[in-house]
Amino acid sequence: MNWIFAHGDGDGVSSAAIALAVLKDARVFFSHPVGLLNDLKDNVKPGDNVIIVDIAINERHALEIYKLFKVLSKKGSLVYIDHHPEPIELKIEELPGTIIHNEKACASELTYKFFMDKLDWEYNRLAIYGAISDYMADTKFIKEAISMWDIRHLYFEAGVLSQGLEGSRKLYEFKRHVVEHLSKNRLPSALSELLVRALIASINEDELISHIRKNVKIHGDIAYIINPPGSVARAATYARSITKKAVGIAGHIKGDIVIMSIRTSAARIDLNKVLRIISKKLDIDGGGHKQAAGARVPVKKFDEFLRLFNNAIKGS
Ligand SMILES: [Mn+2]
Repeated sequence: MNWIFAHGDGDGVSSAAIALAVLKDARVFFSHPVGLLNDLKDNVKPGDNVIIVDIAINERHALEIYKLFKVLSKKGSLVYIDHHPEPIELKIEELPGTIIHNEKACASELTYKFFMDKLDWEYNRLAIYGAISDYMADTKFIKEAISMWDIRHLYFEAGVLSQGLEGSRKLYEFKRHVVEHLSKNRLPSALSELLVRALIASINEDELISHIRKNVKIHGDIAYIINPPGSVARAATYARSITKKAVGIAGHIKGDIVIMSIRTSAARIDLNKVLRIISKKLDIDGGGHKQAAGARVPVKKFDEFLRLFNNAIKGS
């Protein structure tokens, strides 16, 4: 039996479609870093062929994943293609099996390159959708691929795909259908359910923006919004754009924790660095990239968090 394990966002779905275009009879399964180990254990039998795309290796499961990959790659074939940062405990390249890992490109680009010899050039469109969806369309390879098409066509289709998947997080049957459709290199916009979902996502985006306009709060150089009606990643970006502040924070309160996304466009600020320092001081989880990061902060520490954060970016 052939398996494709993929992340369920635009990049994961595009990667899965590229793989399915080559391995036509594979079963597509959607997973994520925390679930991958058990999803593999529950479904794959030794001797099966497995492709995993766009799913990071979870820190806590790294060693068990290593052992499982060893078994699976011995009895069958195992291909792992990803672009997320590697866990501290393990070098991704040392995993057993065929390992493709590169943080500088999206998973769809890596997957397309891996199967390129077996596909018509038109399939590079799927790599482009994934790249746009993951904000990684400025690699040399993707830029060249884009130049082979009319860019307006590409952005429309990539938009339909990524926006259409946005509101469909757990609709796995629907997503499998999308993967199958795309694997024939058919247009995202030709799938009416996806198109309608993308339209709804666009309307929601505008509602999110007007909600933030009315409810955003300011603390020094930070604009923040609590419980926005929609994705905290997007809300954080809009919070800073609307207020013209350096940093935007948006959080959903779950229990007594604020789960937040943090965004900046200021090159002088390194969110990851700031968060690592504050995390130690406040004993919270936080980190990510320079311009896009996340944190989990108890509600009762939130004001202190804002104060420390604002002080840190003032000085940077
Ligand atoms: Mn990705």
